[in-house]
Amino acid sequence: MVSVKEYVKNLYNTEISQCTDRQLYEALLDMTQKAAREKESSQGKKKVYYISAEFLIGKLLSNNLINLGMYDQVKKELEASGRNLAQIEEAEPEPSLGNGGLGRLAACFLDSIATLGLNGDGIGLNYHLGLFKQEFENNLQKENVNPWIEEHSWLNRRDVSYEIKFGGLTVRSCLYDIAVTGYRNRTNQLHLFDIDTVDEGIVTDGICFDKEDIKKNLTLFLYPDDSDEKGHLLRIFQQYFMVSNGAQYILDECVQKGCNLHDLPDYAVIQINDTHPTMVIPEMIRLLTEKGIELDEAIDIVSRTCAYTNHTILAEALEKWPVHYLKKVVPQLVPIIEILDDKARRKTERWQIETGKASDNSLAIIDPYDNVHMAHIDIHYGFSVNGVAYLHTEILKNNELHKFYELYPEKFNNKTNGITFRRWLLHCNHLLADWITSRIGNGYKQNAAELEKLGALADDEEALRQVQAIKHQNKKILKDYLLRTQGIEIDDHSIFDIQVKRLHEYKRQQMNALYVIHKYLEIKGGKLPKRPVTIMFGAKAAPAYVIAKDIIHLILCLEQLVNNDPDVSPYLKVVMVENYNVTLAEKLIPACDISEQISLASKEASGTGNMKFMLNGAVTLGTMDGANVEIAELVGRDNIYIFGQHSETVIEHYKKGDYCSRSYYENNEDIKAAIDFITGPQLMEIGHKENLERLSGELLNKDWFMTLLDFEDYVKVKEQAYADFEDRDAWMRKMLVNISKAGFFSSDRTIAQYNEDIWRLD
Ligand code: 26W
Repeated sequence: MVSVKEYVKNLYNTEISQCTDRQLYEALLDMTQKAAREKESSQGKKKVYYISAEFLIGKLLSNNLINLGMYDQVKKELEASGRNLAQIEEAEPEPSLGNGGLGRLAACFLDSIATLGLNGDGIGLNYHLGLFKQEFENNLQKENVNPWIEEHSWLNRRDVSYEIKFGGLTVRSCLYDIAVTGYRNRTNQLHLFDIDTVDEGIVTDGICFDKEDIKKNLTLFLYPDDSDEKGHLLRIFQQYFMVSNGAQYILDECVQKGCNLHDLPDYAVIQINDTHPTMVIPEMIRLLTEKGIELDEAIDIVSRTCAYTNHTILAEALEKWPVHYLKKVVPQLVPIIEILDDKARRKTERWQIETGKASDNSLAIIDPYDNVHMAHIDIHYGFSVNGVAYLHTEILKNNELHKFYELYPEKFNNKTNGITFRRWLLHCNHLLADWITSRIGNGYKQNAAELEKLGALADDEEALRQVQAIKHQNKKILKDYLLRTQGIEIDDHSIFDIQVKRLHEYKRQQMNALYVIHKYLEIKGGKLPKRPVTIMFGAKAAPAYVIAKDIIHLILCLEQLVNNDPDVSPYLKVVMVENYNVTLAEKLIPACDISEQISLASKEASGTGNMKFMLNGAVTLGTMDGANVEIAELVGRDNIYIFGQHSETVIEHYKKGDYCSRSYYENNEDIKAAIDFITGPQLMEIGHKENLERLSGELLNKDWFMTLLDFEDYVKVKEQAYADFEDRDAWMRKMLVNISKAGFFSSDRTIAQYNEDIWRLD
C-alpha cells in the first residue's frame, strides 16, 4: 500500500499537514478506490443480482478503509501529521438512497456478499437528491433536498447505456458503479442507473418539482410523494427504468460469459427486494421473447431465476398498480402481465379442483377492480418466497399469504435479517471492538459466532467494569457530537433511552411520547425519579404521511416544554435529533442504554436497529415482534424487557374488529391524563391546534395500531428497566450477555443461508 504522504505529495505536491480536510478526504477517496479496484474479481459462473429501489449505504470512507485492511495505517499516518480521520470523514456527504430498514439491509447484504467472497452485485437507481433532508421549523418537519453527488465521489461512470421505452417516451440510460469492498475479500459492485437529462433546477420550495417532466425528474428523488396519481405514475416510471436496465445488464453479462439464455438460471439469480422491482419478471420475459425464445419457455426460465423477499405485512405497503396506470407507462408489459394472470388463475383452479378446495380468485394477479398485485406476480413466478424473521415468516405462512403457502409450500422459507458487524461494531464502536479483541482475539471479526466467548466473562468484575466504562465514554462522545452539530445538551450520567427508526404509527413513537407526558406529570406531581433519563428520538416521516408528521410535532413540542421546565428538566430530557441517518445512527447506537423496539406485535417484519443496539450493549425494551422474538430467545428473559400483547391476540383483535381505544381511555386515569394533555393548554400554547387535535382524535377514535392496548404494560416494564439500571453490576451483565449473543445477527450468517438455500452460487 502506498502511504498517504506519498499520495498527497503526488496529488497536491504538498504535505499532509498543509492540506484541508476536504483535500485529504478526496485523496483518501482516490486511494481507497484504487485499492478496491485491485480486488475486483470475475470469479464465479453464477451471480446473484440483488435488485432494490433502496441502498442506504451510509458514508463509505472508513468502511472501505476497514474492509481493505488500510484503516490502522492511514489513521496512524494522519495522526503523525496532526490530523484526525474522524474529522476528515465529516467532509463526506451521506447519500440518502433509502427510507430505512429495507435499504440499510440491502447495504449490509452487499457488504456480506463481498465479505463471503460471493459473486454478487446490487442493482438500483442513482437518485440525485436522495430521499430528503429533514429540518425542524416551528416544531414541524420540513423537507429539503439532500444533494450528495460531488465532483469527487464514489460513483464511477461506466460505458454502459440502454434505450428504455415507456408509453410515448424513450430515454437513454447511463450507469454508475460504486465499489462494494468485502472485509479482507473481493470487491463487488453496486450498479446505479441514471439518465443524463435529470435537472436539479426543477426543484422549487423544499422538495416540490414538476412530477410530469420525466426526462428531468426520473432519478431526481427516491420515492417522490405518492399521494396523487402523478406521483404514482412517476414511481412506475422509476421502477420500470430500474428493472429494464437491470434485466438488460444481466442478460448482456450472462451472454458475455457464454450463457445461451436457455440456461440463464445457471448464470443468474435475481433477488427481488420487496415488490418495488417486481416488473423485472414481465420485463425479463419480454426481453427473452424478443430474443427469439418461446413465451412458455421464457416464463419458465424467468421463474427459475427470480426469488422474492417480503419485508412487510402492512396492507398499504403491498403494492397494487391499476392496470390503466401500467397501460400509460409500460404498455409493453400489460399483455405479458395478462398472460401471467391467466396462467396463474388456471394453475390455481386446477389445484383447487384437485384438492377439493372452494374456488376463489384471491390468488389472481389482476383483481376484479383491475389492480395488479405485484406480490402475486413474485409468488407465482419466483422460485422462493422468504420472510425476514421467524415470526414474520410464520405470519406470512399462516395468515397473510396462507393460501399461497398451501399452493406452494416448497417456495416459502425464512431468512432472519442481519447486520454487518464491520459497520455496526468495528467502525462505529472502536472502543468496544478493541476491548473485545483484547479479550477474545480477532476471530470474531470473521466469525461473529465467536462473540459467545464473551459469555465466560459474565462474572468477571473487571471485565464488566470495562464494558461499562466504554459505554460511558461513548455517551460522552455522543454528548459532544450532539452539542457540536445540533446544539443539543444532554447529561451523560442520565439513562440514554433511544428510539430511532422511520416514523410510522405501527412503530408507536406515539406510545413513547405518551410515556414522556406521563412522566412529566408524575414529576410535576412530586414523584421524582432516582436517576435522570434522556429519552431520544430520531425519525423521518414520509412527506405525505399526515399523522406521522403530527407525532413529530408532538415530540418536538414536548421537547420544548420538558426541557424548559426547571422542575422537570433535571430529571427528564426529551431529544429529537434532526435528520436521523446512518451517520447519526453510528453515534447514537454505541451510546445507548435502553433500545426501544415497541412496535405492535405482528407488524414489524424484523427490525434491524434492534440488532445493532444489542451488539453495542444496549438492553432491549420491546414487544414480541419481528426479530425481538429471536433476541429474547437468545439472551433469555433476564436480559431483555418484554411487554405487551402477543401477535396472536393482536391478529384476533383485527379479525374481530373488537379493539376500542376509547374504552382504555375511559378506564385508565393515566391514559386519560396523557391523552388529554396533548390538547391541554400547555401544549396548545407551544404547538399547533390542528396537528395536536388531529393526533389526539386519531388515538381516541381509531388508534389502528393499538397504542392504548399496550400502554399500561409499557409503563410498568419501562419503569422496571429504569429501576434495574440502578443495580449496576446486574445491568453490566445484561449488556455483556447481549453483546455475546449478537453473533447470530451478523448478516454474514444471513447471506450464507441465502446462498445455501436460495442462490446456490458456485
Ligand atoms: C410502497 C412503498 C414502500 C416503500 C418502503 C413501502 C414500505 C417501505 C418500507 C420503508 C419498507 C421497509 O423498510 N421495511 C422494513 O424492512 C426491514 C428489512 O427487512 C425490516 O427489518 C423492517 O421490519 C421493515 O419494516
